[in-house]
Amino acid sequence: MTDNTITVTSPLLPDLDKLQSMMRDIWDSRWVTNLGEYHQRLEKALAEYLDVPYISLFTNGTIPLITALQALDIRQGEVITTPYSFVATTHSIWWNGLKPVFVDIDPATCNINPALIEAAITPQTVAIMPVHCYGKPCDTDAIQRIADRYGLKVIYDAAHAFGVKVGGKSLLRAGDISTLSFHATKVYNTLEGGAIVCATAQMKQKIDYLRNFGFEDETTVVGPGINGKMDELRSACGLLNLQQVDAAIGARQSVAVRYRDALRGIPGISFFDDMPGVRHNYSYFPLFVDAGLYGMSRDGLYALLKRHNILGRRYFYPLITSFETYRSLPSASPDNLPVATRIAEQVICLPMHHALTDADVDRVIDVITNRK
Ligand code: T4K
Repeated sequence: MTDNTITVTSPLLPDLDKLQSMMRDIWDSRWVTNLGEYHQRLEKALAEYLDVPYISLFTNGTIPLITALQALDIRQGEVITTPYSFVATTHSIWWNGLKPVFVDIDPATCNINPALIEAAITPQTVAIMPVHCYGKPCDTDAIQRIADRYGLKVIYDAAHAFGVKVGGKSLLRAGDISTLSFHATKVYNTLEGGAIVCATAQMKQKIDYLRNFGFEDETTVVGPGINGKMDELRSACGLLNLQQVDAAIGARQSVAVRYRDALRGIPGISFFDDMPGVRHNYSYFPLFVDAGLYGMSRDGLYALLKRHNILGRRYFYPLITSFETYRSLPSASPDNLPVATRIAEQVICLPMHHALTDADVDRVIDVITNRK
């Protein structure tokens, strides 16, 4: 990387002076992990900020997905999911000994297409695991109607959907459980981190036990738990980043507006606009390249940007279904997933983060516009 490299994202970093003061406090207390004071403060602050009933912090965004299935007692059967996500989504199903069943996506959102879900349901189906891809809300009403009709659980992988609201209501309230990632590359981060959002105190209690090896008290283990705890230092980072996340989302929105204003109308280039009634978080800016119309393939544009030290990322290419572990599953066939297969070949996520300057964004725009 050179000095003028523009990366796809850049972490929101806590104020160092304030962090040092919190660290001193943590060091003085000698309580550095295992659900300490900063952990408790962050859970409370996030429940308020996100407007959700209950939240449990985790050490990353993958363990919550694995734990969510355990918390809902989903131990065998098939889970309907999307092929168009980060591979952690499907891995969580696999790690629970469950069978992923892939359903194609809706090109209007890149999310699982609810109209195709029913055809994938069998007597073995136990749950649906959709992803709010790029933070764009799934059609949660349609998915819930199907889940209710067939008695299925719904776990939303909301790794990208921090702070997203639909009609003023938190998107994280949809389904039985939602999971979040607070990885450094996300809109809001705790360096590494994640969370589970659920609806009842009873469920939170169960999740909290599972997060801590299953311990109910010093001598009682109530289930096959895991170590998913977030430590005090990262909880402190989370508290500080929460103070600046609204400004960061505002800065991202300005970047999105600048991209859209400049790139609209270029033949073969398309992107998403805001959805009515949705408070977006602008976590990613996916651009879709129709090679025939644009005169250059997505990979051509990816390489060209790279030559200009602009590091776009092809999220989500390759599709999860093309990886060795999953490719032999019947539902992984490209014939079953024509939309996801096409979009995975067309997508490139442009640099999108709070620290981009207008000049950075214009550099990206110039390359895409001039194609050289
Ligand atoms: N579900 C979904 C839908 C997800 O997208 C993810 C994670 C998960 C579940 C699992 O959550 P976690 O267990 O990860 O919390 C990244 C992230 O590692 C991953 O969190 C994320 N999704 C995925 C979409 O992207 P990479 O391999 O693309 O990251 P990397 O290291 O190439 O970084 C990308 C760019 O970010 C770099 O070019 C520069 C910048 N960067 C990155 C890091 C780590 C920085 O500037 N500073 C940094 O510290 O996976």
